[in-house]
Amino acid sequence: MARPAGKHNAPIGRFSILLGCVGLLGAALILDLLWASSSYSSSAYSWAVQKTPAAVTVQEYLHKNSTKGDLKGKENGRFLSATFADLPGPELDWEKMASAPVPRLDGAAIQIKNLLYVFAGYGTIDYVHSHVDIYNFTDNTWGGRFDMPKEMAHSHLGMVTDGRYIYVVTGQYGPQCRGPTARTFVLDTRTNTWEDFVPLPVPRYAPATQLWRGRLHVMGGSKENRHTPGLEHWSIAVKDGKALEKEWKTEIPIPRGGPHRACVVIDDRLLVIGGQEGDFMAKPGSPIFKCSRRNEVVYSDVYMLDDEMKWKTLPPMPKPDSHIEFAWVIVNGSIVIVGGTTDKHPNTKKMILVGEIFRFHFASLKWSVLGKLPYRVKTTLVGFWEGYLYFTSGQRDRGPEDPSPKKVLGDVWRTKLQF
Ligand SMILES: *[C@@H]1O[C@H](CO)[C@@H](O)[C@H](O)[C@H]1NC(C)=O
Ligand SMILES: *[C@@H]1O[C@H](CO)[C@@H](O)[C@H](O)[C@H]1NC(C)=O
Ligand SMILES: CC(=O)N[C@H]1CO[C@H](CO)[C@@H](O)[C@@H]1O
Repeated sequence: MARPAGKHNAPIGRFSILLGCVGLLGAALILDLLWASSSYSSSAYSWAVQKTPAAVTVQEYLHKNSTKGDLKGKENGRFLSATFADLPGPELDWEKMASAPVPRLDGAAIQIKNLLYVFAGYGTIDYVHSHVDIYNFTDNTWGGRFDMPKEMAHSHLGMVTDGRYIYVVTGQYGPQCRGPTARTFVLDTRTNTWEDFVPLPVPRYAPATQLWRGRLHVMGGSKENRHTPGLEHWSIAVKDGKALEKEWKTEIPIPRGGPHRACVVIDDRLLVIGGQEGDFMAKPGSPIFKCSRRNEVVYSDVYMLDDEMKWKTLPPMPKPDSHIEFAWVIVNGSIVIVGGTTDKHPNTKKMILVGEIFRFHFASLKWSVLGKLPYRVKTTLVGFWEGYLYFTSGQRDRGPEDPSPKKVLGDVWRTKLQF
């Protein structure tokens, strides 16, 4: 295809970033991540350890923490603490497996039994993939490549499976910071064939997407300009890859909009975890829709929907975490979340990647750090098979001392999980 040879491993961090520094003398500051000097070492900062709450049941927690619809009041203020710093956690033994055929950033992944279907994503900032690769956990090999529909988005997708059909909702169409499409598709993984599905009412970037109680739910994400958080929430009844209704139904808006959240159903509740408000936008007038950095705020929030169909807040993540939409699995009643991005560095303003694996034990509503990754990584794609946690793809850090993003990867790693 159109990918220039030898570009596979080109860093995608070569975004010229435009910081709208409203609070900083009101001046616009152009930074290039490649040339910005790395002037600190992570050891210069003390650990920011947030105490995880004592074990309580969901009911106890909600009883003592009635939200009364006032979610904004629960923010507790944001300190200029070192929330961007690495958190202490156990070192894990990592095993490097066969690399993916291509490197991917902002791709998507869905696990069905022993297979991890890996979709789309940027290869470089100027090239996006339009195919699916499959990793087989049984023999730890890649194979089974097939094409996506031409009209399907290439990144920032909403995606979920019922165990056979994969629903693929909206997303960004094309490289750099191009516009989104509302087009939506269903993949039958038994035949690897695609069908059209009811388009979302309006396009979104990286909306939270899940199947819950027979309905496909899509909420949040960024609006058409890629930056403005969308609060809207829609659902549509589905069965066996087909819509049972003609149009999407409007549901209760999400308390906080924006892209890159994990959206998980556990114990018959719908959870939306982490994410951010704001994102890179196309530079005005740029013919290639060149990405330029804008203000982003990353969150540690956890919201939950249950029978009442009202959003409730649960204990927040140990630190703000975004770019985790396909970076989670459920293991033994816990949600396990791998890597991501956190608050930008307060001085250098650089994006900071996350190098921890977090665990949210749902029965006790307790967060913990399960362990350290071999490197910090964002938008990584995660699976779990026979006791092993796997992750592949995403963008890694510049090294142990520099948590800002650099190389886009196709590497696969696994570690044995025990808890
Ligand atoms: C996965 O690998 C196993 C073991 O080699 C093999 O039996 C199985 O057919 C593979 N599955 C697919 C879909 O390729
Ligand atoms: C999950 O629980 C089962 C049964 O209690 C246990 O055998 C298994 O090791 C646990 N898995 C992990 C990853 O801890
Ligand atoms: C029972 C319970 O977990 N209560 C929590 C309510 O929220 C406060 C502040 O977030 C926590 O400190 C409590 O632990």
